[in-house]
Amino acid sequence: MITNTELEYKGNLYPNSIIDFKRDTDKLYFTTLNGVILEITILRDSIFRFRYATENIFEADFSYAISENAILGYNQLEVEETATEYLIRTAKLTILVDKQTLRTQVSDLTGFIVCEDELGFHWEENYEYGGNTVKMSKITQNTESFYGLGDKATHSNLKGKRVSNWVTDQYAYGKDQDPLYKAIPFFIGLHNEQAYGIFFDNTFKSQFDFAHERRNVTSFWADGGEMNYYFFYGPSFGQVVKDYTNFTGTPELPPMWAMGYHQSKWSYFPESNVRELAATFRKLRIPCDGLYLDIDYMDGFRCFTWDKNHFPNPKKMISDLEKDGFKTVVMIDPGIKIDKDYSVYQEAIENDYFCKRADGAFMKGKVWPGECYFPDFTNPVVREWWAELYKEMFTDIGVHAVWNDMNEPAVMEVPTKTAPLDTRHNFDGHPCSHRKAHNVYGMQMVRATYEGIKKYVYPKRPFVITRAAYAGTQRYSSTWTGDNVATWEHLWIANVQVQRMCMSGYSFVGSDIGGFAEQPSGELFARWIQLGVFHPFCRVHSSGDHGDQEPWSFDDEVTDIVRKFIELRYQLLPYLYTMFYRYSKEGTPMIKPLVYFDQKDPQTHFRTDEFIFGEQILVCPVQEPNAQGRRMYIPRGTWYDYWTDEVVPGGMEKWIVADIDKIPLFVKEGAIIPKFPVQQYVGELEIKELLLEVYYKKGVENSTVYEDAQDGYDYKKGRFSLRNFSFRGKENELIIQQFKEGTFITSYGTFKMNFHGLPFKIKEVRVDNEIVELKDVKLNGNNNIHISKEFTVLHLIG
Ligand code: MIG
Repeated sequence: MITNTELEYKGNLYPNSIIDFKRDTDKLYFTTLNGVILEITILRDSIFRFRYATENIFEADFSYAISENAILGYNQLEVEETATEYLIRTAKLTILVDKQTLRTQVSDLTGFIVCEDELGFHWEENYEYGGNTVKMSKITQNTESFYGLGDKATHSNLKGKRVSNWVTDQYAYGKDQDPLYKAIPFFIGLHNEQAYGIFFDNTFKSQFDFAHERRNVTSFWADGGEMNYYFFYGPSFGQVVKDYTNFTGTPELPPMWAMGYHQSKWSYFPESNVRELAATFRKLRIPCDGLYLDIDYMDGFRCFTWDKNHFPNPKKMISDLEKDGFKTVVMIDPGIKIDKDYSVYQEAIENDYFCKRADGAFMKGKVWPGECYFPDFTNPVVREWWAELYKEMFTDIGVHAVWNDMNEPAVMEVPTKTAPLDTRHNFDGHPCSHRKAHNVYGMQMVRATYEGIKKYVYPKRPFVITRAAYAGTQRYSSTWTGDNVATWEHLWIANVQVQRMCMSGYSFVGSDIGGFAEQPSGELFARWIQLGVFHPFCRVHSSGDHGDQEPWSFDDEVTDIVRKFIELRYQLLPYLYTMFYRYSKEGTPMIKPLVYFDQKDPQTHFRTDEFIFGEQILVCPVQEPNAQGRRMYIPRGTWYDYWTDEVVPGGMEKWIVADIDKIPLFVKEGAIIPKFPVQQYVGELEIKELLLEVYYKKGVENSTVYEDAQDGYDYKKGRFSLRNFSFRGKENELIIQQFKEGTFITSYGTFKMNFHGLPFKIKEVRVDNEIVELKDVKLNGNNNIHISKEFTVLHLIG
């Protein structure tokens, strides 16, 4: 065994033997002879926080990531001391702390080791900046796989890779390029069918090495701050993701229109172009809810101003568009033009809101407006000011939503692409340099944006989009994956990034459909739309310096395909909305990779392309030109081909036919999928009947449909409708039970139930144990019935 003393020559310092142990309710403190303190907080029986101090001193305890709504509480906590170790027992796990080395080991109640330190905590002192580079290393199992970490554009299974977290404007990034726009230092480990997660809540630049440098070791470290991580135990993959998401928070429900189709470009202007764009959507009957104004709507790129030549009367334009069912989303960047006649600049100067360098000069950087200063969004006073700047935009002009771009912050013409590291930040009363604040700068900007918009769109719900993010940013804002490229490879990247973000607690995400840089072929655009309609945020955006990227910019065949898939998204809105409800309420990711869906099937551990949309729909994009279909893995279970109703057994790879007008799409047997009629925009039609697509199964399956007013906060007062359907199919009959919660009254009175794969002809229908005359239930052919939404038990007998 290697001792810590032997390793010190590498420049690393290690804790030595424990000389003191103290317990303070849910916190346990282990102090070593050389002044390291390990603080273990028992948050739940299966969630612990590990924090290490050196020189016997902890930093002030503060986190931007952790949500105040995290659920805490454990059932059991006992500590036993033996000659060589401390054993901490909860109702679910045991933590061993070694007395000689301070190394820890977490095992389940059967003694199975879930995760254990290799060298454990060690550190290097940082002469230049002060503080430590803090490091942790863990043993990696031979069969172990790793997932998570935000927007990394690399294989979903991170084993063998090293990645770093430093929020970066990465124009036209490529596969495997790193770092990108997000810093989410959270991963999920999976081995022996058991999943655990580690969230390293440290905002400094951090790195994770998943058995890349050394085959059986996973390590992570950061340039400063504390070794401070949360440990989540599953054993299910889903539990780990949900618990991490509970700790870093979920967003409230957005307005439903935010889940519609959105059209963007850099830039739509002048006003006549925007109006024509809107008119074309309606004329071609392609549903659309959101239109985006990029930086050119501003006067000389000054945030919160309007270019009066291009947009002489924004209020009128926005209200006209709104009458036609469009919401207008405008961009706001962090850089404030240095212009003594510009009110935003003046206010910030007068109140000392801009970031300053170590010696007191302003932090200056070039962005679109030219030389700019940058508000210090880590200062709560600055955030309040920033929030107020949205007042006129929302209450007077009537803008519906905002996207925050360049908030890494991006700075042009400098090699680091961002603020100098000596830039000072308030960090909510914990003054620090940009080394510590960089990764949260964009998060705090969009947080301020969110607070302002939330206040000024009230009683409606806010919708905000950000490019940069740190863990927890999902509480405030949706996000997109930044400046991608119109290539087939980027279609693959978008698919992986969106799944990965969902595994990292951040579900409200999408890519620039079609690619931001360069020009997609019609075929690539069609294939990307087919994927994009299954992403929580669904927006076409492009740099606009090549051809156009509207649904009609290619040929008629592409336009028809695009319309068909956007229509499908609008039909699936109640399903998507239910996905969001579950995400918001339970932290359930809206999209799940196959490993999440079936971690016990090793076939799923290295899959990248297939994913589960919500709970019951399997999607696999076609990612190659000229394809008539593709091979894909169908996970275990039994599935219906969405297009043909063919029943497909899972647990195998299969060739799936999907010509240019189809994407491989499957529905889990037993599922009940709600559908709206096609609308040109959310709220266009009053829903007269809810379509339920019922996929027969011999056995049981549960489905949920969540509905509410689609905007506003009445749902928080109980005015929602949550229908839980439990499906039970037998050879000659099927029973659907409905349990309803909430007081919201849906606009429709009936369901139309469409039965797929019913193995019998319906001879008798009973509703709540009463036989219903078939004429009352309007049996159409063999396969669909109209029935009152109020039923408790529906019984079909063949
Ligand atoms: O330097 O506002 O990612 O979506 O269109 C480019 C112009 C700045 C980058 C964003 C992109 C946006 C563009 N912005």
